[in-house]
Amino acid sequence: MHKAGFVNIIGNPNVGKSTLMNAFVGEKLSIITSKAQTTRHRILGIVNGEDFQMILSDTPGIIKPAYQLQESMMDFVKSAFDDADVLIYMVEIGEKELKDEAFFNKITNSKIPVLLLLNKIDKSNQEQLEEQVQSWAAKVPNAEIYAISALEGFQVQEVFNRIVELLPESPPFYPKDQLTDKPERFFVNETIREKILLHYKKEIPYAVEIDTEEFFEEENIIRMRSVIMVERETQKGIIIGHKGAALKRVGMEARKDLEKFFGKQVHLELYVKVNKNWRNDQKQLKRFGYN
Ligand SMILES: Nc1nc2c(ncn2[C@@H]2O[C@H](COP(=O)(O)OP(=O)(O)OP(=O)(O)O)[C@@H](O)[C@H]2O)c(=O)[nH]1
Ligand SMILES: [Mg+2]
Repeated sequence: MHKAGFVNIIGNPNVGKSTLMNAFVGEKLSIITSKAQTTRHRILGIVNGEDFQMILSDTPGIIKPAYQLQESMMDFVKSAFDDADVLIYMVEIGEKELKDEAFFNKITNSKIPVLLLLNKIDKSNQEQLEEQVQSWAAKVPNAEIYAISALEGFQVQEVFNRIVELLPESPPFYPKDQLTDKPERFFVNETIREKILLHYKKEIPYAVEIDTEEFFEEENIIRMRSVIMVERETQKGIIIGHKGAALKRVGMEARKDLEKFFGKQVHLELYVKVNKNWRNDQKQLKRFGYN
């Protein structure tokens, strides 16, 4: 018998959804930072076993959308409710239930199995933990609750094993050597965006989108050229920095990560372009993969 199914991870921003998916897959498919709204897409991570295929979806944290990009991000979350065979609702120690009632009701009324993962318990104590598990059990009575640390790997294998048990009987949906649904250029974009989230403050990371225009693999090297798009001229100056130092740092750090990811030498050329209002432009959003 072969099992396969979609296991979709949803929850508030910054609770550790991407950390968990990467831990399951064993690869850095999703970028991780301490800032909210790090993930903007629905990213598949596929774990293949001899007799199962677990298709995980990492999704953006649930927010109230203020502009078109965020609307599209929430469409990804909606789609993750639609095709799930197992729903993972991740919360972190100390948080309250989702502000978005519609999403929260979808979880509590779910007909499919829900695993509620209470994450970051490495930051907690026994008393707080017991109190939170009880309160979540009352709020989401249809869920199985696991207290975990995605970062430290605590209870991660147990959750994984439970998901495999819950997968429906099915042939695989993807070739068994496939790891994700995203193309190589996507990971280039995301790696660069991660460095921008790490090194720039306030609104800058949220005004940035990356477009990798060239990805050319030669025998010993991959040559890439990516444009960093910002919304305003002032943001362009900030990205580049004094004598180009800030941009150079982004390029160097991204290149190192990309060399690890692709297992090959990388040449990365970066430039910055003002693209007014891209966050509210349907056509452009579509081109950047938000549809
Ligand atoms: N202490 C602790 N920190 C964690 C744990 N899991 C994740 N984090 C940290 O929490 C932050 C957010 O992690 P992400 O995996 O990016 O969270 P996310 O839910 O994907 O966030 P968005 O994509 O913005 O919605 C990062 O700084 C992680 O290192 C954990 O188990 N313990
Ligand atoms: Mg994420």
